Amino acid sequence: MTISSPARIPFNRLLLTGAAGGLGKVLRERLRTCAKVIRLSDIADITPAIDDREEVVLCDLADKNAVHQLVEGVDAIVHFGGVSTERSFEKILGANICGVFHIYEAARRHGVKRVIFASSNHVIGFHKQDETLDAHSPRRPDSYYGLSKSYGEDMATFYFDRYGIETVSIRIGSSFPEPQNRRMMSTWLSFGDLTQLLERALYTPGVGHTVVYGVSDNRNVWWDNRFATALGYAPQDSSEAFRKQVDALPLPATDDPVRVYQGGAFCVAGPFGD
Ligand code: NAI
Ligand code: 15L
Repeated sequence: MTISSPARIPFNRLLLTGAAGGLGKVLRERLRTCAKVIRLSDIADITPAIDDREEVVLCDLADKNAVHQLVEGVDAIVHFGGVSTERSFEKILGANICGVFHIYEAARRHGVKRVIFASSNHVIGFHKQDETLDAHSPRRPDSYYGLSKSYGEDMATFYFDRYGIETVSIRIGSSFPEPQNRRMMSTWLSFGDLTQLLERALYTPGVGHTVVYGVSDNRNVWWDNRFATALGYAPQDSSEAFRKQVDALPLPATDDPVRVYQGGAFCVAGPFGD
């Protein structure tokens, strides 16, 4: 794949969904230079706009009309909103499955040409930890949550093939201030590297629908991330900086799913509602 290097011209108005969430709060600050105005949205309360370069819009992603209004006037979407862990299918359905459809359909109607989709490692979570995958490896969702992200990736492919809307789907590993367990030594993505990858995803032309992994330069990574490299992504951080504190944690049994599967505990979450 040949992708030209990005010109960094700020968008006029960028929409960030999930702005009240863990990553949304981080990106609210870090994406400020990417657009003249950032429209911040969530179903949960968001800290009020700090200046006239921010707009705050409360919106339920499950509400089609509300999402259509939300997207009006934006020229790119960073879609981080939705249920972010394993829940019952019914809870995932509105926010993640209907939600991603509403985002793309609104993008089509309002002429938005670029979406960044917060996908997840749980799209491939039932692969074992001794496998090395790339973005074209067969998907093995480990949860209803992983299934919803897999559906989101398919939605992105369809809207590119049918309507030319470009997407970078980032299969984020574990993006937290620090890796919280042994598994995250492989899956950790620092906030700095997330920001860099997002900027590459926003500005690189000609991406079609590109799937990449959101992971830092960790020692024992399970993913060949050459499609992210092709976007110009060069991670600066590594989970090795936290090796000592993580090695001090109790070691799970060898057959514990957190040591067997790439998706860890998501592989054994549920069932719900029996
Ligand atoms: P989070 O749970 O802190 O944030 C998600 C936000 O979406 C919340 O503020 C929540 O209120 C909002 N939301 C939920 N349902 C909604 C609805 N129906 N309408 C509108 N907003 C709704 O999650 P986090 O960690 O900030 O993750 C952000 C995104 O990145 C999520 O899509 C998550 O699936 C994805 N991701 C995150 C990873 C991580 O390590 N933090 C790993 C892989 C993917
Ligand atoms: C995810 O997709 C979740 O949103 C996040 O909370 C973590 O659980 C992460 O995956 C992970 O796999 O560590």
